[in-house]
Amino acid sequence: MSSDSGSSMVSSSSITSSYSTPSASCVAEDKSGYTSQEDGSEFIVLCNQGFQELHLAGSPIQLMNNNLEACTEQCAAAGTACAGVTFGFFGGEQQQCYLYTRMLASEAPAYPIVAAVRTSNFEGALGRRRILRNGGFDGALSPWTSGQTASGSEFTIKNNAANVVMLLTTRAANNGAAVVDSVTLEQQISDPADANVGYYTSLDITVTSDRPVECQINVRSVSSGESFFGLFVRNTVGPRTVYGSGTTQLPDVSTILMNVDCNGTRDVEVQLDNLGFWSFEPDNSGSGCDTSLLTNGNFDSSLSPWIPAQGGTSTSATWSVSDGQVIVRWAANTGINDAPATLTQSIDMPGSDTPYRITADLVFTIASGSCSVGFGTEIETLYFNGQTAQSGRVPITYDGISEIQARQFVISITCYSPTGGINSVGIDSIELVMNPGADCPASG
Ligand SMILES: [Ca+2]
Ligand SMILES: [Ca+2]
Repeated sequence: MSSDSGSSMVSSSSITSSYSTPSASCVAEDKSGYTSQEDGSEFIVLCNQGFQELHLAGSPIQLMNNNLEACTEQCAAAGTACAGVTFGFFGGEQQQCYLYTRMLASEAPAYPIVAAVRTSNFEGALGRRRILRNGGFDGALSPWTSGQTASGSEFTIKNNAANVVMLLTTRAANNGAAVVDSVTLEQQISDPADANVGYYTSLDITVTSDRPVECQINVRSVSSGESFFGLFVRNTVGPRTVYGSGTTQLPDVSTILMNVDCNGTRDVEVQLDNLGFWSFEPDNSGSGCDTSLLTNGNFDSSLSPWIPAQGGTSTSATWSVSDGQVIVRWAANTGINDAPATLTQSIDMPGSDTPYRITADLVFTIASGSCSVGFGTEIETLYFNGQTAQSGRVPITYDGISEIQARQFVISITCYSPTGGINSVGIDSIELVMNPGADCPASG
């Protein structure tokens, strides 16, 4: 990483067949580039880095030739909806290929694994736009603004990197227990990114302390509320480069905020450098030009703009977003007459007699009784799955015809558990497409 400009961009090379067994050979290939023969999309290959399990529906996928190259080509063919892949044995007997909606760094698994993270759309480097300034912290913090920690420290420039020493020792000595400190760096983006824009990001992280420490490092947009990457560091680390990619779920990415929260009993020094954040236009080579009317149907980092509610007087259901899905949990011994829980967002559903397709992943966890899920507008039911009494994942693809123009999309969930136990329903990857499969203008 020599300079800020294109710090993590790498020259392209082809992945050799030895790559089909990503173990020892992976070291030489680490951080090499790969350009899709299918459409020119670029990827960076990473060895033994962990990613949260934010898989595209249908993963793991079956391959004719079971190797990383074939796996990565499947991702390219899916368009920018695919943010990257992981490939390997995952501790099992068979090699598997997983496609991702987002590549979000987490701790590395115990087994060898190889990943390819998308760094562009089909246009390659030409279609990629750098949307942050001075991510290399060369000589000055500006245009970043720094927020102070509780102990009064803030980021300064050291060795052309953003550096902060959190003074935990003194504060911890007062009561002997570990204390938390938090510091931020924020920047306004001159040309804000919108929803459904592809992005690729990387950051060099160094954490130094003479005792165990726990630090959480996040990169997110304050304006849109979307998180682009979060990493939990348990000990001294680095410099380590972490990577992320995906497609923005929410509009108005006009600020980027990094925050570092550390928890410990001794001073900890955190250094950040080479924060790159690139955006690129989405392409739809894998999905024709079918575009979902729904915003944030992936639930990969937040609930917004969905609005949760329960009808009637029931308060049996609670909501959370975790593992890249929204999960609705029902209290034990919920009666059959409890009102449904709903998730609602505004849409602009066109007029009469329009064909539609709904796709979604449902994950039922049934302790007793059953749960049901329905999708509809404020006027008509678009899909209803009936009562489900078995735990498991249920992928939905449903075609219908909408009769009436509408302004709201509503997910309704009911559960009852006559003999106790907590039932829950997870929902992910929900899309509502009008006129599915219709001819669309030639792209790319
Ligand atoms: Ca630097
Ligand atoms: Ca998801």
